[in-house]
Amino acid sequence: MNQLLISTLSRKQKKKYMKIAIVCYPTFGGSGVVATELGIALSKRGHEVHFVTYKQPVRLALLNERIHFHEVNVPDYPLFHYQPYELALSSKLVRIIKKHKIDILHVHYAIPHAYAGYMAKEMLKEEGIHVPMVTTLHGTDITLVGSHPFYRPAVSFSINKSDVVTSVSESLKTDTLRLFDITRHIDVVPNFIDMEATNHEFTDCQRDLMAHENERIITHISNFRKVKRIQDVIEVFYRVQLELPAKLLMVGEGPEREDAEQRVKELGIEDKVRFLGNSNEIDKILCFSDLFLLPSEAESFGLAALEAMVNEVPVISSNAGGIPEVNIDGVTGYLSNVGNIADMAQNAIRILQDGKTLRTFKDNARREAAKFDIHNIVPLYEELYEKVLVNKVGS
Ligand code: GMT
Repeated sequence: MNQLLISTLSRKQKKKYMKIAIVCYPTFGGSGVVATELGIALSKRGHEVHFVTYKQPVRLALLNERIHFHEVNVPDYPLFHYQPYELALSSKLVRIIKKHKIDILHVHYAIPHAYAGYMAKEMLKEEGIHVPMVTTLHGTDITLVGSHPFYRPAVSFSINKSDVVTSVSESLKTDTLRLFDITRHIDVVPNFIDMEATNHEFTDCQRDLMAHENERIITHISNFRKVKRIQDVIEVFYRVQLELPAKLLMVGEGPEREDAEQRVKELGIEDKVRFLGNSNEIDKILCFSDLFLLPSEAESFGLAALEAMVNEVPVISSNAGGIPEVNIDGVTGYLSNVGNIADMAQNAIRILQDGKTLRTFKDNARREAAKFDIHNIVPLYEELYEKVLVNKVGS
């Protein structure tokens, strides 16, 4: 924390532990994972965290006196063609914020969370309750969905009405300023990883369950949406396995899976590719992986790449969006232009062809990942919370 901020905070009575409501998507998507891990980390640092979403987040295993979960229900009614989730969410937020005396509302993913959060804030204001709202932009809420003319005015409005806006990379900040009329400052707070949690107790990783000893294991993890360019993953792997023995593990579920399975069949490499579906054992899978493929068309950060790197897995990726802020070209892996399958395959072979090179890239990957350690990043959110609370008290 900078000196100026420390002195401002102590002058205005810094609040030690805060009550924080976190709104996020509870599914396997990156934004939900980041929001959940942030909430867990904040609770470990003494804060009281309330998750408000439509299902218990997948990475939220245990609830305790400092971690609460509030489910948003949308009652079915025959008149509704579309269920009014924002309405239910904002009403729920009003109730939770009042009941638990929440200090900070932190919404992850602008659509529709920032919009619902703003409505909750306004309703509470009528009752003399002022809750600052922090909005974290994650990527597709800006680059793919949010900038669509159907949503843009509402997304712009709710970003501008947030008390603090953060984006997960410099690249996403630039995109946000380019695509919307933003009148607020945007703080970049990168995604993070818990280095300690990946100091595995398991050591052999049970690699032999997936591949023969002489085979390299290549992994892709995503939600199998178009933006991930799943076909490129298959094509890159096809070229690699022509040059060296290898297996491909495809982890995740989504609309592109079927076509990918079809392509694997056409290429005659079914015995070398395994589709594992969604998994809660990502660390175990990454533990025995030698290389991670992320050829995405757009990626605000690439949390999956960081998760690979912390597990000592080098990354072959596109250079889209914020990926170059995570995967360092020639150090932790290589970057190629989107769709340049030949270059990606060549780079993959370069890393995998001998054990010494692979070891160097593996070590580099973990070392670079450490820059995003949770202990470096979570305090940045705490600082922003404290700062906005002080401003609220002071105003
Ligand atoms: O498309 C995804 O990977 C899911 C998406 C989400 O909204 O959950 O991920 C976005 O947020 C992640 C966490 O901040 C980022 O690491 C991903 O790069 C970003 N995805 C895109 O920008 C496509």
